[in-house]
Amino acid sequence: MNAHVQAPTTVKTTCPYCGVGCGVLATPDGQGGVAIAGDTGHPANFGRLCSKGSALGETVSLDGRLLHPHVDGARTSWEAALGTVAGSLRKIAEQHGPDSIAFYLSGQLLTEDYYVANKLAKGFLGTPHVDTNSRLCMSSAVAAHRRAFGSDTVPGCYEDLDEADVIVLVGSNTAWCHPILFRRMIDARQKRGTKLVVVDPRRTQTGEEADLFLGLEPGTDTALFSGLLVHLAATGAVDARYVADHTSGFDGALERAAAIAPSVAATAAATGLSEADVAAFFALFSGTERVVTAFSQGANQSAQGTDKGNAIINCHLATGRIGRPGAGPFSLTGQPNAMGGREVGGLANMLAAHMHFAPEEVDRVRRFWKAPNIITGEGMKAVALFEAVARGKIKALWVMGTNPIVSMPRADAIRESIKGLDLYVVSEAVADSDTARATGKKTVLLPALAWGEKDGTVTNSERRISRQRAFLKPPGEARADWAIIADVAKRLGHGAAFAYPNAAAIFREHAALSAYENNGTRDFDIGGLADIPDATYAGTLPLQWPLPKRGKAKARLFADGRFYTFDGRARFVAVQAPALAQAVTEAEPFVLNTGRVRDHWHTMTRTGKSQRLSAHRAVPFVEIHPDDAARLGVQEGDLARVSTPHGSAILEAMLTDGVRRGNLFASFHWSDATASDARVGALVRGVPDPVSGQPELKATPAALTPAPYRNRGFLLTRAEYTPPSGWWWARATVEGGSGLQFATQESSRAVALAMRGLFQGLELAEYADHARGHYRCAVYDGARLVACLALAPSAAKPGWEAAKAYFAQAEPEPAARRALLSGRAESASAGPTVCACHGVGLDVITGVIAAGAGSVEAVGAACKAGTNCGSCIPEIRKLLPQVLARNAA
Ligand SMILES: Nc1nc2c(c(=O)[nH]1)N[C@H]1C(S)=C(S)[C@@H](COP(=O)(O)OP(=O)(O)OC[C@H]3O[C@@H](n4cnc5c(=O)[nH]c(N)nc54)[C@H](O)[C@@H]3O)O[C@H]1N2
Ligand SMILES: Nc1nc2c(c(=O)[nH]1)N[C@H]1C(S)=C(S)[C@@H](COP(=O)(O)OP(=O)(O)OC[C@H]3O[C@@H](n4cnc5c(=O)[nH]c(N)nc54)[C@H](O)[C@@H]3O)O[C@H]1N2
Ligand code: SF4
Ligand SMILES: [Mo]
Repeated sequence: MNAHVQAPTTVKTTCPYCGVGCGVLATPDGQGGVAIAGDTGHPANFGRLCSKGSALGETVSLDGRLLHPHVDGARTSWEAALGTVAGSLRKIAEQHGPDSIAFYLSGQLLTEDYYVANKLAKGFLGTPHVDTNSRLCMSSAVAAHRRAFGSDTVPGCYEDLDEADVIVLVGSNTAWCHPILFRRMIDARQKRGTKLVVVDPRRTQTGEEADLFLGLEPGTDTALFSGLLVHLAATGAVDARYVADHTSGFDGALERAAAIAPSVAATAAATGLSEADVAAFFALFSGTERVVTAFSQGANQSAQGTDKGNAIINCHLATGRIGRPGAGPFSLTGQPNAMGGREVGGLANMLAAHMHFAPEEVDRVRRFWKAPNIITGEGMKAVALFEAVARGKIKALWVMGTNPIVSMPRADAIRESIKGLDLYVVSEAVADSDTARATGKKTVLLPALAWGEKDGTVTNSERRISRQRAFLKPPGEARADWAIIADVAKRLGHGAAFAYPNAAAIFREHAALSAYENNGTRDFDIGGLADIPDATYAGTLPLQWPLPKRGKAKARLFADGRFYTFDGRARFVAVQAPALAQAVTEAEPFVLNTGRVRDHWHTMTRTGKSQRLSAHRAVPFVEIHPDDAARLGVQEGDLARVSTPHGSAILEAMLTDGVRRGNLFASFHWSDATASDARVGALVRGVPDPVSGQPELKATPAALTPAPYRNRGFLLTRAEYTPPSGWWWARATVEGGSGLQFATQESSRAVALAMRGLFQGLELAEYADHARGHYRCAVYDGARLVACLALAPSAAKPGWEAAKAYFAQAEPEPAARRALLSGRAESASAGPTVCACHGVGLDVITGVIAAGAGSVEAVGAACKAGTNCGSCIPEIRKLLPQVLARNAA
């Protein structure tokens, strides 16, 4: 080997996406790129990665990164930027009081970043207004845990999924959103016959795989689980001894449940399910000891999210199925560090280290931090916090690691409110997020290190603390979030309390606080790590908490029947009947549900860079039932305007009987940076849950009308291009460049003229039939293909799969050049991507099925589809009978 070339070293780190928290092996190539593999030694994934994790290597390039500080749009030095932040914060605190300053943080920050931000705000600046995107994510689960257990504790662990006989998934599209856990569930089914029950108004890919799918009416979960509690009591399935010894409030909860859903028939009526399905679910639950009920956003993001969580937990407490192998309620966390944020106290209703605002807790944290300005009560939660920004009560806002102008409900109003801020600070990894585009009276953009560059810890859904490790050089002037905050603290005169030499020192302080005067009174205790040397911090984790100084780590809590309430008993909660928060009207006859797609992460600032991940769903869409679509004259692929009193978006209609009649589903991934008119967050009403403050994101009354455009088309370019205003468009990364799907009222002649103008001086190969409104062109710079466009009347919208394949080659062969213009090339394509890991298209899969591959395994053997992460297996399974039936016909 050349002596100057270093052997590649592999770094163990953790996936920055979902809360499964998979271990990743990253091998940098020394040129800024990295090879990614699953870590076989990590107990969350044992070497597996889903499509998003596998494609991490495609997202680490420096394109589009924010690399330098900016003040009011102009690049500046760190010195000047931090001087502006500290100076303005000081002035605002003096003039309006420290509680006119707010922080909006993120479950994607590392624990160390989060800890330092929380400490600065709550102990030193003295503002309680620190909330996080976790308010939108799992604050209802937190509130439900605290009501039931007296602490925010996830009782179980991933092994419970391997060891359960029934897994109930409530409001969770696990196959797409927690794919590696879903793989574990499917393995359990194969190994021990585990039955899957899926509770979701939408028949998702997860629902397709269920043994029992319960497609209930939106928002009726508390009725379903109330009916179950009544059934458990009526059939002798309650563990009377456990209830007597370890809980309180059973009678009250049962009485309320009986008022909501006294029988199978009443439960069916209240949920819109059939009596047979309700009875089957009740029998399965009551007759099985090892039941895990896993829940996520269909439960949490609800005007009744906390009650939904408690209705579930009630059924587990009643049967004593908690803290035991294969049994328990299980909140699946979304973000990689949703749990870490809860541990440091990043939510507005927490102080620090799972402590709240009892006077002795406030005093304890004050003494530990030596804090001059400790806060004494809760701050405003996200929805209220942004309302206070709009009212002018909040004068300074610092946003870190989240994109609220896309992800908050009523996002247009949020964007408007920013304008009034005296100081608006955004710590970001990318230069052009919608949140970074917004401006206050003074706007500061601070470049943060991103995944692969930063160093610290995250905690996954099963309380396991893993390391994210740096394996790339810090780019430009980007810095770690914690270091930026510590620097501002120093400028505000708090240098001594923020003099951290490295992330390990912060972690030790955090661990020490968790153990401080704890003595078993608080669930979160990682005192065993309070003295962890730098080298051990660098090498040892993952570890599961609790991990006290004395005593052992526990995979499961509450096995001893003792809880963190003052009397040690768990609480049953009397929940409310489903409130029709989504009550539709004549003007807004649909219920708009929102959520995720398989291959994109949130606002796409990272997954949007990957052509593999951009192929599965390349256009913002709205799912609608075929009967509703027919009534409105909307066909598959048509554009439709979805609107609510808060905003509107134009989305491509996807007809599916997977959504109920009267329901719509759209995903909130697209932003103003990636589409002209598809920021779905703007439409969402976001009524907060009265207990947790988590906004309802799954049920907004909405209207849908066709949005006809004269022509539809696509444009592939090497560099990103933004069409003129008036055009509808959505952007997706394609191999070798950037792709746009667009719609316009312009004629094909006008579009042809525009192309000639745009690519002046280059060679245009054109095909035009303006009489029929068809136009295609390919633009060459010598032999190099630099752009390619196809346009047709909307009803004949051209597909882009084949053109994308040609565009992937820089210099296509003559045959390919002809095919590009012919418009017939489509037949040569692989069709829309189904398997993102191996890039296998629909047509290839239907081809191998037609040629005899009769099972998911056979399809995998024939074309590799579904053999890596398995997220597309439900889609393949669904294709099998369709193609086989077509074959037989
Ligand atoms: N691919 C991908 N994976 C992700 C993410 C991502 O952006 N992309 N984000 C991560 C994050 S932060 C999170 S929070 C998780 C979210 O993971 P999930 O909660 O699985 O995802 P969602 O799609 O938001 O919503 C889940 C389901 O709730 C259903 N639902 C709507 N209303 C109701 C109702 O009233 N009752 C019930 N029972 N169900 C209802 C929706 O139809 C939807 O299918 O995913 C994580 N994983
Ligand atoms: N309608 C609707 N809205 C929703 C949801 C829904 O289901 N429906 N789900 C909600 C949920 S559960 C969630 S979790 C939120 C997610 O919503 P957001 O948190 O707003 O989405 P992200 O795209 O993950 O935003 C993270 C931002 O941080 C930046 N970033 C990346 N790494 C770093 C870093 O190291 N430091 C800093 N400072 N910045 C970094 C990224 O570029 C990106 O802009 O959306 C919520 N909004
Ligand atoms: S399941 Fe996928 S997105 Fe989630 S942590 Fe694992 S690899 Fe990352
Ligand atoms: Mo989330």
